[in-house]
Amino acid sequence: MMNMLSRTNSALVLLLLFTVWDWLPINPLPIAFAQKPNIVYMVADDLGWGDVGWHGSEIPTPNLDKLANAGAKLEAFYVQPVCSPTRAALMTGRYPIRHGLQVGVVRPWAQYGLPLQEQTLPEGLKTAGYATAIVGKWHLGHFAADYLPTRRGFDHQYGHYNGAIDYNTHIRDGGFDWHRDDRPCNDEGYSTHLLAKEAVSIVERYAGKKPFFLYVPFNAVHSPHQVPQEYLAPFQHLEGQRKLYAGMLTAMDEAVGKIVAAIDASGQRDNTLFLFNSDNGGPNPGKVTSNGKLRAGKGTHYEGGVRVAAFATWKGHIPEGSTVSEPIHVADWYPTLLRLTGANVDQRLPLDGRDVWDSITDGKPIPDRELLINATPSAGALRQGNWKLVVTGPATREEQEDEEAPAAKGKMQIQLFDLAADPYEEKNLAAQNSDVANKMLARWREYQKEAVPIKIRPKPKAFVTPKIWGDHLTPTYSDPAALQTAAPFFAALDDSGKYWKSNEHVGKKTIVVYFYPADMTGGCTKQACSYRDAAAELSKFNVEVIGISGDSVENHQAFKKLHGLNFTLLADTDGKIAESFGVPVTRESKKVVAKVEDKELTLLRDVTAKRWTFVIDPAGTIIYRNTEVTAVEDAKNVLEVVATKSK
Ligand SMILES: [Ca+2]
Repeated sequence: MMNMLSRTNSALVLLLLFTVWDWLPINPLPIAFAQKPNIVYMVADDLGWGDVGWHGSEIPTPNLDKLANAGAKLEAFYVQPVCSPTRAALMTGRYPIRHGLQVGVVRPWAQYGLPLQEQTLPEGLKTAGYATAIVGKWHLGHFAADYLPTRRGFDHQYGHYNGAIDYNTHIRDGGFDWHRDDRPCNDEGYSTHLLAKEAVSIVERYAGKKPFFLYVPFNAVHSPHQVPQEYLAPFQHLEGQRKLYAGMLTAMDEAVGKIVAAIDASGQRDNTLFLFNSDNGGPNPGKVTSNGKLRAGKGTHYEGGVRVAAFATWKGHIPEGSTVSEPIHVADWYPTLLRLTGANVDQRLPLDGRDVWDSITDGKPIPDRELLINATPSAGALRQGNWKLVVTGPATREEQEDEEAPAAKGKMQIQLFDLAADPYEEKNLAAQNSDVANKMLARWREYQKEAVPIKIRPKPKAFVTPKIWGDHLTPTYSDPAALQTAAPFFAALDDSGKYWKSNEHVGKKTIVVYFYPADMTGGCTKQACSYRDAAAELSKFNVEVIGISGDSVENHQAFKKLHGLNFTLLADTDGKIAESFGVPVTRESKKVVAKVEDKELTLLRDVTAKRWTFVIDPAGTIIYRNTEVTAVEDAKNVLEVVATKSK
C-alpha cells in the first residue's frame, strides 16, 4: 500500500490535500437549539422572478406570500441557469463545475449522474439524526441503481427522475417515470396533487418524533403546461401558455399551503425551517413567465436566468418581514444546514458554499463574497461584491447537442455590470473599467480551468427508451464456476462474497480496474482519446491498471494498438465481469440483445456504459469503487482517493 505512489506523486497528493484543507469549513458551530429543526425545502421548477406575490405578480400566490412574509426574503439568491446543475449544487455545496454538470440537464438517456464520490445534503443531515425524504423531481441521474435517491441519502423517495414529465400520465419520452422508494408506482393523478399528498404524509409520519428533512422539488411550473380545468377560471384574461402556467402556479401554491397546514396541525411550526426557491429563472419571459425587470431568462447567465425568488422562514429564529440583499448561492445551503443541525461537516471534497446563517438571521455581510455563477467551456458569470462579469461565447462543439454539427460561430463577449446601480444589466462597463473586467475574467478563467470536463452527450443512436425509467435489475452473480471459466483472471470472491478479486495480482500491487465504454475501433476519436489519456494518467502511478470493455476482443486489440499503453486489457464479451462487480445489467439491455443480430456487442456496450472503476489493494480488498473515469481529471480524482484511503 505504502509504495503505491512514488515520492513525487506523494508530494502532489500532499499538495492536493493542503489545497483541500484550505477550502474546508472549520470550527463547526455547536448546535444552539434545544431541538433540531425540521427542514421543509420546496423548489419550484422554472418559476419566473416576477411570478410571486412579493414581486408584484398578477398571478396570486397567497400561500407562498404568507410564508415569505413570515421570514426573510432572499432577494439576491443565485442558482444555475437550468435544472440539474442547481440541484447538484444544492445537494453537494459544490459548484457544478466540480461534477461535470455545468452544461445542460441530465437527459433521460444520460449515462451519468451526480458523481458517486459526492456526499449529499441528506447524507450529511443523517449524521445529525435526520429522517430524509425527496418528494418530487430528482434530475441527478437514473441510469444505474446507485444514482437513485434512496442510494443518495434519502430514506424515502416519491416522484420522478426526469424533467418535463407529463403531469397526468407521468411519462417522459415514452418511458414511465413515477416511483416510490425507487420502484415503479402506479398512483394516478395530477402530479402536483400527488406530491402534496405525499409530503403531508411524510410530515404526519415524522412530526414530533424525529427531525426530518423534507425536500419537495415540484415539477411545477415546468412545461408541458398542463393543469386541471378548474384552475383556469380566474385566468380568463390571460392567453395561451401563460394562462395554463397561471393555473399550474395556483395548484403549486395550493400544495405549498397544504404542506404548511400539515406542519401547523402537527404542532411543529415553531420548530420548522421552511426554504423555497425556483431552480432557475423563468423561460420565455414576457410570454409565459415574468422575470420582472431582470434581464433575460432561463438558460442564460443574466439575472433573469440565475437570480430567483427565494425565502427562508423559521418562526422565532429568522426575523419576520425581513429582506436579505447579500448575494447567496444555492450551494450555501449545504454547509449552512449541516452546521445549523449539528451534522458532521467534515468531508473529503472541498466546498464552494459558505455558512450564511448569520446573514439570514442578522443581516450580517458575507466577507469577500464571490459567487461563481457558472463556467462552461464557452460562457458563464462571476459576481464579486456588486460587480458581475458575464462571459458569452459561441458554444463549443462539446456543448452542442449534436457533436457532429459544425462549431457555432460568433465572438466571445465580455460584459461587466454594477448591480448596485444597474440591477437590470443594461450598461456594460467593461470598457471603462477594464482593470476590474480583466481581473474578474482572469479569476473566472481559473474556475474554468478547475472544471471537470462536461458530461453531457448527445443521445446515443442505439439508445432504446426503457418502459420504466430507472428500473434496473441489479443481479448478484449466481454461478461462480461459470464466471471463472469466462474470466479466470478473477479467481475468488472477497470476504463480502459480492466482489471478485484477482488471483494473479493479489499481494503485488494496488489494482485500478476501470470499465471503458468507448468504441476504439474508429481510431482516435475525441472520446477514445479521452479514455486513452485517462488510462495513461493512471498508468503513470505505481498501480496496476486493468481496462475492461464490454466490447469485443477486436475492440481491445484496437485500443492497444491505438494507444500503445502498457496495461492489462480484458474483454468482457459476455458481461460476466461487469456483473461480478455489481455493474447493473439492465432489463433493457437484454431486450436489445434479443432483437439485434450482433447481440454480444450491443449487450455489452450497454452494460459497460456505466463506467465504473474499482481500486483493489494488494490484499485483494476493494478499497474504492464507483468513480467515473472518462478523462485525465477523473483519473487524478481516483488517485487522490487511493492516496487518502491508504493512509
Ligand atoms: Ca428548471
